[in-house]
Formats: sequence, C-alpha cells, structure tokens
Amino acid sequence: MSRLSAEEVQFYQKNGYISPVNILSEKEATSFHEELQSIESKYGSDLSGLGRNNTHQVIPFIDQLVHHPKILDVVQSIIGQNILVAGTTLFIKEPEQAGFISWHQDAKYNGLKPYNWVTAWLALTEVTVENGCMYMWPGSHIDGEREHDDTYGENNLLTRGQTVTNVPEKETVAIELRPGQISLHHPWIVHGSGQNT
Ligand SMILES: O=C(O)CCC(=O)C(=O)O
Repeated sequence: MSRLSAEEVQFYQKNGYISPVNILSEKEATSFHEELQSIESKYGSDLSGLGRNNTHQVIPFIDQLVHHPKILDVVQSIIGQNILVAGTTLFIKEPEQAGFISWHQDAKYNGLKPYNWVTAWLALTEVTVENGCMYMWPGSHIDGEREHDDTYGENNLLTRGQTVTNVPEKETVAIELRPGQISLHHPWIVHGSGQNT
C-alpha cells in the first residue's frame, strides 16, 4: 500500500499539487526510458505530435505503467478508488527543440467534467529547471476557472498557446523530479513549463 499520508493529501488540497512522490526505482525508470527509445528507433523516427498521445493503448509497458499499483494507490488517495485513465501524453523535450508550455489550467480546455480528476506525471529521466520542468502556482486552483488568451506562440507546445496572464512568477514552484518519481496536479492549478536548455 503506498497511499499518500493525511498531511500529503492536505498539502495537495491546499496547494493544488504534490511532488515528488516515489514510485519506481531509478533503474526501473531508466529501463522504461530505454524501451521507449528502442521503440522510436525500431519505427525509424521519434514520436512527435499526436503520436505522443494515448500511447498506453499501443505500447505495452506504458499500459503497465498506467495500471501500476503504486500510482493507483497515490491517485486513490486523492480521487477515491473508482479510477479511469482518461488519457496519456508523453512530454518529450529534445535538447535541440525550443518547446515550452505557457501558464494554463488543464480543466479550461480538456473537456472533462466534473473536476474530480487529477493529472499524474511520471519522470522517466531526471527532470530539472535546465531541461524544462513544470512550475506550479500554489493555491491557484482555489478560485477555479481563469481567463486564457490564445497566443498561438510558435514554440508553445499547447495547441492554441492558451495562456493565463499576470501569473506572479516569483510565487511559482519548480517541480524537479528524479527518474521514477511522480508529481500530481489539480485540474484548476495554473502551471506551465520551460524549454530544455
Ligand atoms: O510536462 C510538461 O512540460 C507540461 C505538462 C503540462 O503542462 C500539463 O500537464 O498540462
């Protein structure tokens, strides 16, 4: 059983995220990363665009990961035991690419209602400020929906470059992870991520 503690659940409810949570060993995460790379080389090109979405439906090890008992235990601590995997995305930031993700709220555009869901991100490699980790604005989920401007930024990895303006960047927290750790975030938390420098 690897449920979150009462303090961790309270932290999530207050701040809109919890991180890091240990799931896999670094060795296990690295071996999953190697498997992903071998799939990319077998098919002759890197996974890109829509090819990074819902890969749990076609890649057995990702299907195994979305049903990983430790991840399900942690998710259960937040939303209860009736769990449906609504989708998966691989956020791969190659060093030579300038992609970033502007400040946004997931619930604003992904269409899932009611807002009793949670996003869990698992790091297969080290995730740092330098290689484009996420940043969370603690407590920003409390007021619900915020206005977004569609910026269609050239290097913005969001489809419309949807952006919340006036985010107090000094209050935001970098979500750095070791391979095998996850972060979880609330549908209404304002968050974004930098590029891999
Ligand atoms: O992993 C990232 O870089 C960004 C993920 C994100 O913004 C999201 O979960 O909505």
